[in-house]
Amino acid sequence: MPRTRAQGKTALIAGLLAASAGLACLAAGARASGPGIAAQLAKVSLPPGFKIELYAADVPNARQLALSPDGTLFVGTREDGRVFAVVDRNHDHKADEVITIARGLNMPNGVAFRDGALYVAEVNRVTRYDGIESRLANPPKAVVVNDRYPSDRSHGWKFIAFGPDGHLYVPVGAPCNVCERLDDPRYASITRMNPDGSGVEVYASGVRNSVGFDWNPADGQLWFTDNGRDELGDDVPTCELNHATARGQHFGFPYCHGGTVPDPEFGKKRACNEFVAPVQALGAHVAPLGMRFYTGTMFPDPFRRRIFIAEHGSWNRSKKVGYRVVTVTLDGNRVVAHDPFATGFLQGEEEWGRPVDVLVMPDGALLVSDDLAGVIYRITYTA
Ligand SMILES: [Ca+2]
Ligand SMILES: [Ca+2]
Repeated sequence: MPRTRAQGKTALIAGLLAASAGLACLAAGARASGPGIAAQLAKVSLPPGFKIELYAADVPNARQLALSPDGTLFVGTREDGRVFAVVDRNHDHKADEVITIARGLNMPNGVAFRDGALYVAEVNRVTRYDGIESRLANPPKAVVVNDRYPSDRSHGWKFIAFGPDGHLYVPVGAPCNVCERLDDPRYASITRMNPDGSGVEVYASGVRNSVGFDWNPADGQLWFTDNGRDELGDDVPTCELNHATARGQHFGFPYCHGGTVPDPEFGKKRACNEFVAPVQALGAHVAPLGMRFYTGTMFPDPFRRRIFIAEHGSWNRSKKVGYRVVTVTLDGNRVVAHDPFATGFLQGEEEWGRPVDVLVMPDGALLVSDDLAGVIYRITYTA
């Protein structure tokens, strides 16, 4: 639907009104969206100079984001089972169309794009849609890349991404809250494979459930979030930001949590000092998911050395935490600060939004997916 074009604040108001109208139409059928998203956005706090707007309304259960070189935004989902293509046809930084690429999939959280093909990760398989962008309205049949991953739905949904080495990285969460699964080294790991699905190998072990990772553009090394185990209390153990400097490292699970907390059951088997500790404690139960190095130039200098992390928020803590976007500032590969960036999705004990993934757009804006509100936000900076 074309929207009225205007300038400055008028454009913002028009955009929010148009988005609000779209959501009002959706509200009858979708629990998560509902009217008044414009009013909700006014509750989001950002550092001075930053602004949040709707990029796309009506993207139910929006999870991982992947952008093609031609600007098509692909969006995975978890419970919804669909994969979407979000298109900004007139390049005004607001989506014009949300197209369903696939439906009825098994928690298709993960999306990645390479050589004209969309890769989709379900629980036990990765598939590929070749030449997808010329066929958004009539997608080709999916080609199976690899369908031999474990089928456990517990922590079975996946974030996927191509590394600078050309491999597709595919995590396998622990199929439990805490367990030792020596029968299959892929459990609680991040694997990688060739783009054709061959050569699967474990890259990092002892990773309970990573749903977000990226590579430092400065040196190509992998950084990833990991979700801490539950049922040890409100404040233990912390969720983690980790830095893998090489293949074959072990990050502690299930023996040691957060670098310092031996597991009550498995901690007797191996000591914390055998493992790579997290580089930043993110807090217990915050549920860090998508993370990206900021590679744009729109944001001012201090933000150009930061990692942006989406916190989905706690589900089993007596007082809720998370539900925000945070940053971790680096000096080289050393963490020097950890700060809130976008907050207000949680009001008291009531959340209206849950950030899942972040994505740096070519213009330097930051997109944020929200699987509760079923929308995608765009955060910009103006000096
Ligand atoms: Ca547009
Ligand atoms: Ca760890």
